[in-house]
Amino acid sequence: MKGFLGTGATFHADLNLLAQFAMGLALLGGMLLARKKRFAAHGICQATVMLLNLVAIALVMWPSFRAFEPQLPGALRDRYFAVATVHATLGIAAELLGIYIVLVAGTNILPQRLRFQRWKPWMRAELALWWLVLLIGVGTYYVWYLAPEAKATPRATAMPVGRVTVKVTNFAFIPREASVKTGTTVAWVDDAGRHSVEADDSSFKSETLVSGKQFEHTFTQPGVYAYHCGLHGAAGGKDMAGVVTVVK
Ligand code: HEM
Ligand SMILES: [Cu+2]
Repeated sequence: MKGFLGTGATFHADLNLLAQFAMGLALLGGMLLARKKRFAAHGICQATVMLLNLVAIALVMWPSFRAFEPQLPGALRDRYFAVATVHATLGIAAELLGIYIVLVAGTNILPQRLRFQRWKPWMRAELALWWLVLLIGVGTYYVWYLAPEAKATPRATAMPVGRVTVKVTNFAFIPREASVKTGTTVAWVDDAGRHSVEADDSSFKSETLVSGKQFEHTFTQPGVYAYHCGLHGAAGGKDMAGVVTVVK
């Protein structure tokens, strides 16, 4: 599903971006409450943000992270994965530290020796870490959806015989439409991100590709072959999808 910010990001990514900004601002508001010594309201505000963010992590960020996590550490050479990995690692730290602070400040669950006494430095550190993670999250959004290489526009081209290459990138096949003669081998070459190439009619299907890997299929019968990325598209030309038209 396409997002609503007009950047080419997914709907979930756009929603997450706005929600994360709202939560970051709510934490700053919560800090002001503490300054005004309204500690009960402060505690409720910060704890609520922590919990809501767990939902955003579970629904959007953790699945996106798990999709490329098996490729680590090799994938770190790619800026696309590197920024998201730094973000995710610090994000996990921020979330755990936040949960710890909520447990100490808001409950009696932890034994005395595991509790901190001086609240200010812990809470300041958490707020600073949180905003660092938020900014690196914005950086992730930029690299994934806004950077020039994420934005190459799909266009149709006619290509003749032999062998043609389709670039697989975030989040498009370039060209989206290719016309080839019967007997042509099409090579889909991944140059950014994790993707797959799957025929809508299941006549061909790649493994999950990572940057630098490719998948080939030779078309021996004329026809119109619609395909899509199993991670970012769907049959019927939705989102990350393409068509190979094979003529006699
Ligand atoms: C303090 C906690 C966190 C904050 C403030 C935060 C903030 C953000 C923001 C603003 C974005 C950009 C919007 C987007 O692309 O969805 C983002 C994306 C992302 N974050 Fe986080 N995040 C946090 C924790 C985490 C954690 C714990 C993980 C992973 C375990 C994580 C992994 C990701 C990934 C993989 C993306 C790209 C998601 C996508 O676009 O599909 N984040 N984050
Ligand atoms: Cu894809």
